[in-house]
Amino acid sequence: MKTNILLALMILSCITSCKQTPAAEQQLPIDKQATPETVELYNRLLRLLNKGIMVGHQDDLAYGHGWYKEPGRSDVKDVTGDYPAVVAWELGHVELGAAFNLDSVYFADMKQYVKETHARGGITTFSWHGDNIVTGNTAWDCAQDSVVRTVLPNGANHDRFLGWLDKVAAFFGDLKDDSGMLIPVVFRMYHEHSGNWFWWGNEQSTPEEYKQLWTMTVEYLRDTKNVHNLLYSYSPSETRDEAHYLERYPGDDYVDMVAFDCYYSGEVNAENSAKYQDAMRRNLETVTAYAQKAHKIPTIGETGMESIPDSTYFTQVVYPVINDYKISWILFWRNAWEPNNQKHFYAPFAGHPSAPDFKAFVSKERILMNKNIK
Ligand code: BMA
Repeated sequence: MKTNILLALMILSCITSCKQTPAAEQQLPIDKQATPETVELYNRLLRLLNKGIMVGHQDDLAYGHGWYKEPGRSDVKDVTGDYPAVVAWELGHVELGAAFNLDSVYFADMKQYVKETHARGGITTFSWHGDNIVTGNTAWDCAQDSVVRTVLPNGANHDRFLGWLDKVAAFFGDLKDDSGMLIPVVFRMYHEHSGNWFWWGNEQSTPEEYKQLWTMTVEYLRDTKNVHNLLYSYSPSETRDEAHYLERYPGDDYVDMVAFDCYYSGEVNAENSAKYQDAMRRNLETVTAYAQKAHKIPTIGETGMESIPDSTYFTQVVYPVINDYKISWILFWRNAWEPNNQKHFYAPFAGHPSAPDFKAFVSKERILMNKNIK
């Protein structure tokens, strides 16, 4: 009898303790029909906020300072031994059906790099410097204040612009792994719109027009084109405060990540470093506080010091500021390969005087490279 009771007790205790804990509830991005992998990316980004800050680099795998298209190569890897956790790409000219983008990266290669990044557990994000549809010039042609208006419903270029979005949709729909599964990515579109240097900028469109451009794009890609592997990132240039940050915000139903772009400007000196750090802090306060309130993911859309003349920039200027915040990643801009653009780089390459500092930066506990997020 005693043995039976003991046995029964043992079985009972096993039933209670071995009961599977239900999987933690998944949060949903703005696209309620997002693929399971996209929902997982969203939740992974939320989880990773507690682990640290990922390092990102624009065009990292396609080229670097003084080289172009060398399989497996990356300036960041040459210096640190690992790939950045986040690799960013630029879609400019995909809307034209071009074979390569405005920085000469072939879209076919880009798809391959996205696949490689995904296979090693890394994360991909995109920007889009789409051309000015009115003049046929670049995204920087912002002499008119009516381009956005013309692409909105009833505008003269609306249908043609939807044709451009068809090409963007086709590109995202072709990001697949070897098993044919869609790879989830982040789309940081119409960025730096609090500045006046793109046709979608603050002197080129009213806040209402900008918001309509944004919501129209999300709805067209998601609801008409059935693109369900995207998270959407909102990324003005640096702003003064939350009100300024939200001036052109299309609403919580249209944004997954809240970001900002902020660069070091001017020659390196204590005053300019303090100015950059103040701007970074101010914008970090804004995005992290708003993310907390609105259940969004805060991140740094773009930053950097061109040519990195300060060999302590990463550990002394950037790190002390970002380390006070929970953000998803910090994205450093591209290392141009073009021979006539040799000073245009934001991550050190092997042999650069800032390389040891970058190495020390990525070794910090809360700074995450590809291997740290696998
Ligand atoms: C800018 C510069 C340009 C580049 C553009 C789009 O900031 O890097 O050289 O063409 O971004 O990537």
